[in-house]
Amino acid sequence: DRVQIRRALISVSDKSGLTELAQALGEAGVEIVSTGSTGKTIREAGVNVTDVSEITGFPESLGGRVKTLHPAVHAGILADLRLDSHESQLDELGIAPFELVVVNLYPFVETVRSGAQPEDVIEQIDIGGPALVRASAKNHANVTIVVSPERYAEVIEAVKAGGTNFEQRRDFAAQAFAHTAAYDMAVAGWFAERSRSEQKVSEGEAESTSSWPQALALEGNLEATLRYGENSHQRAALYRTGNGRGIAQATQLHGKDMSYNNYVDADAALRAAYDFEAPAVAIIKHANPCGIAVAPEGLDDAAAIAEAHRRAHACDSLSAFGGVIAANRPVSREMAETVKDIFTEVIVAPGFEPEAVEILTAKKNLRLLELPSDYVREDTEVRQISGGFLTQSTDSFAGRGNLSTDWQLVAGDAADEATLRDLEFAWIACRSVKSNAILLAHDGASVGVGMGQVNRVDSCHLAVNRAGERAAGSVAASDAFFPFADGPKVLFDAGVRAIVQPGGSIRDEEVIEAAKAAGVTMYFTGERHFFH
Ligand code: 93A
Repeated sequence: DRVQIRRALISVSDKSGLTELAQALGEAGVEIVSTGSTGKTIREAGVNVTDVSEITGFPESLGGRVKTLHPAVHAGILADLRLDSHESQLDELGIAPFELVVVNLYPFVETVRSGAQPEDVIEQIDIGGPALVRASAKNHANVTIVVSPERYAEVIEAVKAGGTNFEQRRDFAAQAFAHTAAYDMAVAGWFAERSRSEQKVSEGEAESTSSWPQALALEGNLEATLRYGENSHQRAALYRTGNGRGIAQATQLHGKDMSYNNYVDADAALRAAYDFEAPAVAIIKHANPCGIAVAPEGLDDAAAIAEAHRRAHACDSLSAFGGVIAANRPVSREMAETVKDIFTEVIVAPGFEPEAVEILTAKKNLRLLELPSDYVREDTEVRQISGGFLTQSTDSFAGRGNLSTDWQLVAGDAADEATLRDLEFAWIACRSVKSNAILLAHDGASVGVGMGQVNRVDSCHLAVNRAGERAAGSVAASDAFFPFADGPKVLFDAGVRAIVQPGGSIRDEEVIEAAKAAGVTMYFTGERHFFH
């Protein structure tokens, strides 16, 4: 089932890796047929190329709208050479078959994102490209279809080895159909959004300044098949999106392969650590923090990240066993010295000092993950539900400055500077805790976390119990309002000095009175941070 590559059609908008691919194909004696600017790039690289118009006998026309849409091209792609009838018809028609088609489409999503005018966006809807991709993928018994420059190396290798096998071609075809499907989803999303916003304008509503939802490109390249999913009887795989600069693009420097749960936890850890401007460390178990801390001011980054880790670990060292650690600064030698003695699954960070790598690689199984230098979270989150999916803009504190200036003091004395900083820390840290979340903090570190309970009183008990003696004198944050005064009373009794919470309950007055009676400072943020 190996198909030797003799003739290739290449038509790509993204020219990355094109020269290398063309040169390798040229050296292997493959005849290359190309469209306008693709052919030009290949020719400039010194490789022979036939223009598509030469085989169609029809010029590229209508400003490029008609290039490859021609039977001489599509018959060459769709012929099933396992059938004598197809082979003889091609002969009669004087058409040579293609064994390899390399296409990537007009950059529709990028054009939308650039804020282009509708007419220009429409011009970037690729018609001939998807036709090539789908025809080739349908005929994967005979044709190899490549839609991603990331896979050129694999193609070059196959060509050198005498051709592609059936499994490879089917795998390429699966990616190809996913590619065109995602492309059409983005186009459909853009059209739907245009109709919606025009309708609003005609109904007299102001057109929203930022368009929502955006054209979603939920397209991923299959990066790896994982050993299993959340449990060993579940199958799992990792996909990478093209414009992502996240955990999926991190480089693994050391350790066992990343598991499904490792990725989920590492992402949760990053979410927590990167909410802070100051050097910060988060330790995660089952997607929940068992410790978050920032470094005190005045330390250099290397000492600071080590100190942040020490404090985060001290929050709940029992739970931190087997945890996933994220740091928002490079892991220093000092931090590595402490981590090396703690059983840890993964450390993810923007970098690792060489000495840190040396120390940590002594642990055979510990996974070290280095983030892309331009690491960012997506500004939109997607979650699957049966029959569809939900999207929302991402909740983040990054770059929001002094949060407490917008808070309202509702009980007790105004907090002093140090307490206010602790409250801000608790408020930010609390956001990475699954609801209902109560987080106690002291000196820029969590000291007790109550997470994932279905009532707020239990979360308060959990946070207080975890903190033990450290509850006395700590500050607390709650991700949502207290519906009754019972939760806060648990915190007052444990000696919590100050509380920050959104407010907005119909029983706010009861809660405020209870705080006043206990002599506890309370701030309302007016903003809720559920996290499920
Ligand atoms: O305008 S099209 O929809 N009509 C076509 O017949 C056609 N054939 C290939 N777009 C078409 N393509 C696309 O052109 C490919 O998908 C690729 O993105 C692009 C490559 O053109 P060039 O080689 O001129 O850069």
